[in-house]
Amino acid sequence: MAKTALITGVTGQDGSYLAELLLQKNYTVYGIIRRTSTTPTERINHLSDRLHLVSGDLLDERSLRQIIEKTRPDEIYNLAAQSFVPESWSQAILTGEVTALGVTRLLNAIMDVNPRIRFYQASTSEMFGKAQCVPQNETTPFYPRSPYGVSKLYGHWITVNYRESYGLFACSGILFNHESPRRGLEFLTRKVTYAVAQIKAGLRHELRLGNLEAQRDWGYAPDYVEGMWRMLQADQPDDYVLATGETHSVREWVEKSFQMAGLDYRQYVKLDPQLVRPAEVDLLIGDASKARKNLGWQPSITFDQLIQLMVEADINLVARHGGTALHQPLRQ
Ligand code: NDP
Ligand code: GDR
Repeated sequence: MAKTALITGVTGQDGSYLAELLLQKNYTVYGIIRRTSTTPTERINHLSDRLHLVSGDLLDERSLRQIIEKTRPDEIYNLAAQSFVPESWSQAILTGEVTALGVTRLLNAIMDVNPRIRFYQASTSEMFGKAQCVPQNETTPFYPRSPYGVSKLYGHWITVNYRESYGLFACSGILFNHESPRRGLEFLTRKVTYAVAQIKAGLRHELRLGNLEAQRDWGYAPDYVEGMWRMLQADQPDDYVLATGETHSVREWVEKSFQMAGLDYRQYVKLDPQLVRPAEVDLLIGDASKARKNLGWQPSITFDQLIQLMVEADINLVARHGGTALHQPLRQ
């Protein structure tokens, strides 16, 4: 029988790819959308005839319970979060409410309505923070370095705890950075590829960045949502790292992105101390061998292919829409 899935954070990068994947697999898909003064549905407009949107908020447990009662999902994917690390210092309480306690609200609602629902929690490599070993896997100790990382660590442990306390089929996916042409403009990779496209088109002449020496394990978002789905199809609930196993510096991402457009980044990039974080995560590199072995999961594209795909997508976007392609985020 066709399954039903409920996605929180459906308007985000991962939510849009996951909705596509589940629709391809003939799921009935519901996505929670929160009431805001604008309607941020640009990533899912193309799915509007098949994707069902329901109004709710991770801050409001009653709305979550009512949605679960109404939609009767077999699987819930919790992708909603205040997900931008710098903002988590300026909005630490909100980040805790949504990104940490929001997970408990959702788990409580599942317990109240139907404890047989399978649950996916979007955990993160930011929980490793000041990483205690290299590479990081499911057994690496955590040391988060931002209110975001601390909040996600709470979300991770409450997921593990409800699984152990109540026997829920609850999985925590510890995902390393994953990117795509749908990445928000405030995140490093997309900020760079979009700026490259604008510079190439002569629409701007400078890109301000913070720490160029941090190292990240960057993968491709559609691969990672496939991994989320596989976790919920396994025989047993468990926690998994998803990562490429390669690390690259921010500087490398910047240099190659400019190179792909025939530009030299040193002519355009300005260092801005205001974009340096109060505490940084210096080195992330993941070991996804457990996911490879148990789920048959592996990344499909290389670092260079990812950059190329994103630079090309932004060059095309700017060519289509010129200087008004997208609204720049308030904070980057
Ligand atoms: P995005 O920032 O693109 O999307 C976040 C989503 O959360 C948006 O749909 C947003 O809705 C929603 N949201 C925010 N606050 C609330 C709230 N109070 N109630 C309901 N929904 C809310 O994130 P990504 O798609 O990149 O990431 C998905 C998840 O995975 C996040 O939890 C993120 O922290 C985590 N993660 C991401 C990684 C990555 O590299 N992308 C790596 C590891 C983990 P709205 O459109 O209304 O703002
Ligand atoms: P991250 O992603 O913090 O790893 O969290 P982000 O792209 O914001 O930063 C990556 C690295 O680049 C450095 N950096 C800059 N970052 C931004 N955003 N803007 C800049 O101008 C800039 N200059 C340098 C940062 O200091 C950092 O080292 C992402 C989010 O998607 C989280 O939600 C997710 O959990 C983790 O990835 C895994």
